[in-house]
Amino acid sequence: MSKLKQKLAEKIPSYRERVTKLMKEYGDVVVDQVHIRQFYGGMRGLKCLTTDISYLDPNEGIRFRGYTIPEVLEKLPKPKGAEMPYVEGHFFLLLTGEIPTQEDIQDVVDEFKARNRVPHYVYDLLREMPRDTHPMTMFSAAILAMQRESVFVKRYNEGLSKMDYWDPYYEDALNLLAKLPEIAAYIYRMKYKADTPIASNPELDFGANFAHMMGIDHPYDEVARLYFILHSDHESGNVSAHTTHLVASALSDPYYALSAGMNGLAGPLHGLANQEVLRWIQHVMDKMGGKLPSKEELKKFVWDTLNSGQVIPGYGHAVLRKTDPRYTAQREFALKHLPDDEIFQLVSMLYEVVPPILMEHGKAKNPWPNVDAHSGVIQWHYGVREYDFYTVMFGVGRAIGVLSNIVWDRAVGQAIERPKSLTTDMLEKVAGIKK
Ligand code: AMX
Repeated sequence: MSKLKQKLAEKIPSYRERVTKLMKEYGDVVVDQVHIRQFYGGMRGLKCLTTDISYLDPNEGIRFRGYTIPEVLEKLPKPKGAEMPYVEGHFFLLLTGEIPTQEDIQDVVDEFKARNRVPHYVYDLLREMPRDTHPMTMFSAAILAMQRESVFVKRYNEGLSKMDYWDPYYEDALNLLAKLPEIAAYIYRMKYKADTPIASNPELDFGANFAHMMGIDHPYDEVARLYFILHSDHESGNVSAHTTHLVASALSDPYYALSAGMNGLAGPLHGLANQEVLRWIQHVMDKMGGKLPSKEELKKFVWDTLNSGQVIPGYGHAVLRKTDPRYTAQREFALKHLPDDEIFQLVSMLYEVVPPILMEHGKAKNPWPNVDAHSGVIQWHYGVREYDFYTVMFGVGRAIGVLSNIVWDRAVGQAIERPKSLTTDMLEKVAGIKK
């Protein structure tokens, strides 16, 4: 058994005890109330999910296993000479709650290496799809196609105790994660780079190997590590995490669950927003004949977008009420590595211009930028200009968090999800409306 799995196996019993105690002795304690607005308002703010892997504070932003983003970037071990930590180490942290040693990381690196061979039928499937298929559709289809490999399904069909569900879930999660960078890079090179895939280099870490397979030199390996870590998890109520959790709660295996989560990530209000930001910026640049707008001109573009009933992509958030620290981490990277990039200057100008306008507009509860307002510009700078592809990279990162979550879901015996719905008549009655 790998050290990672061993560590998990040691940790699970005490968590089970805590959950059993909460359920048995405190099961009736009230945590929150539900309001009519939440029935139609996307359950916003309703406290009814649990995860120990990350927590999103509205003002502070995300903490991964209790660590802020600057702490994660500082504390996690890095490949020799690298600026950004090992993605493998971040996965270890999310799964176990502990900062890994170099030795722990080597164990995860070896785990991934042993599982990274992508079945040939995945390439056949991708090649059969029309080339103008959205890369998120290809990515999700590739994940779903591999469902026949599920260890969970095999062991479940053989007769598996509920106490052991987490074990084959772990196997499926690792088998999947090890293959995602190669699948993503293959889609990119097939679709946008004249069908010239680059073979994986097993000597490289997760982030560096992705950069290598994309065909982009240093410091894109640093971008890849940063990007996958930042996008990994955002507690469990966002669409991609919640969908993955919901589908897995039916004991659908991790392939079904992750593919479903990716389909949710593909929505413009969620993970597709990074592509929308670049599309919006390109529209501005086109209208300006390729030159940067002045602040006054930019304000007009922002107002025109709002007045035509559209959202400003990359701004606002369902939970956050401050600038997203994932935005700040990327901004710091850009200030160091690409301060003179024109698109970065435009993104910086938007940071000055958009929040006061959204405040004046008076609708968005959070006028500050989220992660997606910044991720595209760094990709653009390093030559990934096919912005349709940005959400796929978000997906590779998000898989690290949501797969960790569903392994723990099974470990603590989370039940099949099944909330209760009411009719409009019933809600009117609850509200005291007489008809
Ligand atoms: N531009 C214009 N209007 C906005 C806005 C923005 N960036 N953000 C919110 N609003 C509007 C909403 O559309 C809503 O309008 P309505 O009352 O007419 O329906 C109103 O402000 C209140 O919304 P909210 O409570 O502040 O936000 P929410 O929780 O309903 O939605 C989010 C959150 C992210 C979907 C929304 O802010 C948005 O559409 N932002 C732009 C898209 C985006 O950046 N998405 C990525 C989010 C991060 C991620 O998941 N990757």
